[in-house]
Amino acid sequence: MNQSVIHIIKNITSANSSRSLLQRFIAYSFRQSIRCKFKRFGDRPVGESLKILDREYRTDEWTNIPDKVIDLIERHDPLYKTPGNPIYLIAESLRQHYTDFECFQFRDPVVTTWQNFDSILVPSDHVSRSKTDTFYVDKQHVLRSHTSAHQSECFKRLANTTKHQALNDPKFMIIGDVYRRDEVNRTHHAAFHQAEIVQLYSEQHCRMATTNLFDESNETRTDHCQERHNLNAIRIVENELKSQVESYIHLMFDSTDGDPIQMRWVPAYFPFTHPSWELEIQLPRNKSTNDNGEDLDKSEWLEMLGCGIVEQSILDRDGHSNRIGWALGFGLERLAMLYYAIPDIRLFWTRDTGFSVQFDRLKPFERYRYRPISAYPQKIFDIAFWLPAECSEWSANDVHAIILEIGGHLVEQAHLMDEWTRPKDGRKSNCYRIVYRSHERALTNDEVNRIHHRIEQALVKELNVEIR
Ligand code: FA5
Ligand code: MG
Repeated sequence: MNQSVIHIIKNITSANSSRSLLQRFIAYSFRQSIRCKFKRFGDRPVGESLKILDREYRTDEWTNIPDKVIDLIERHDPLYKTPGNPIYLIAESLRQHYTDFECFQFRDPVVTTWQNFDSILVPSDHVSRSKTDTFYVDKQHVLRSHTSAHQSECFKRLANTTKHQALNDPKFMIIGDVYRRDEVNRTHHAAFHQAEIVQLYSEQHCRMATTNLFDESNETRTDHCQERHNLNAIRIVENELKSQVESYIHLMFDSTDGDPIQMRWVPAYFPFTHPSWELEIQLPRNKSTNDNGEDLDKSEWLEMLGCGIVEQSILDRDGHSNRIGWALGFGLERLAMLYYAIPDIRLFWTRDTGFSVQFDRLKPFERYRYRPISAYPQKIFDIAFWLPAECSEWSANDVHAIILEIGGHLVEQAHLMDEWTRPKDGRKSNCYRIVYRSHERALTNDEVNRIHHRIEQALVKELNVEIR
């Protein structure tokens, strides 16, 4: 305990303690408890060095990133690059649907406040700039709170390469991890993933041939159209944006035997697009529960993305004054949760192999329903054996069948971990890893040992192997 607290307590407990000391103690404890509370939320001493992905910053009164969040950034390859993760599969499905969209990835989530806010016209008093909403590295740097933070640099890069190629209008995608001081519950997490998808059109674009992009006589912005834009052109762009999204959602979620998925476009506001919308999807009745695990009724809707017509002043500034376009930002966790029926957003970050093994071999657009993993610990046992000398009819499926027959529902995973051929006589050895786990209780070593031993015996008897 801090020396000054001990000193004050000593004074209070001594016979001649005074009221003012007690008051001081209470005031001090109150201050400490508030300080501890903020500390939990990421406040750090000012002037310390803070390292994120090998870049060093100096903390100031804006710094509010908890170590836990830095751990998520530094943990390993981003989830969208990790094949056994549903976020990777969803990102891939978007890349396949939005063919020919150039894909940008920015590994480092630390951006300047200019990138995260000013570059996309977020007003200086906007709530998203506050320390309660955004993770600040220091006064000038934040963890990007959306992939829109990189729009401007992509526009600028593509302005140079596509300057003289009117028919090759920019279309690109930014996939990245983003961070927010949001509530944490089943559908919200401090770290999540977005795909920013953007397409621009120039007058020469074939679909635009019949209409002008700009109407200089249009001086007033309405709910449906920015000033200077030609409403007819905007309607075409809006239609392209929405129909591409809708076809992706139908491709993902519609099954041949059920009703098509229900979605709706809701008017929204973003400083960097106008008009703007959010897309909501109706949750399938039997798949959805609220945070208390109660079933939600059929009319529950989940927001999937925000989008709109890009503010023209951004395009003018970044080298595309002759183009108009749309931009959208998908929440990848939301898509993955609905697609694979994953009940909790926190699962994407689990290191539990009972989760990753379910997605390891899936392909994008391959339907799969997540099977909840047990809350009890895994027991991991290996079996190594020599294959019979005469093994022309050897089949790994027989090994799996025996493991499952004896281990039953206590076997969570079984896979061939290692194969080896002894050089001197060409004899083959296999090693299988079996992960045991129950949904009802923690398994003891003894009971798993017994099952494991029975599996070994069965392999010897049925398949003629020799345990090593
Ligand atoms: C944005 O982040 C905008 N940048 C989207 C955009 C891009 C608009 C381009 C216009 C043009 P929003 O805050 O609504 O918007 O987030 C977009 C999506 O991210 C949401 O629809 C939701 O699917 C997902 N999302 C938002 N907050 C969280 C969270 N805490 N946890 C998980 N997913 C989230
Ligand atoms: Mg939103």
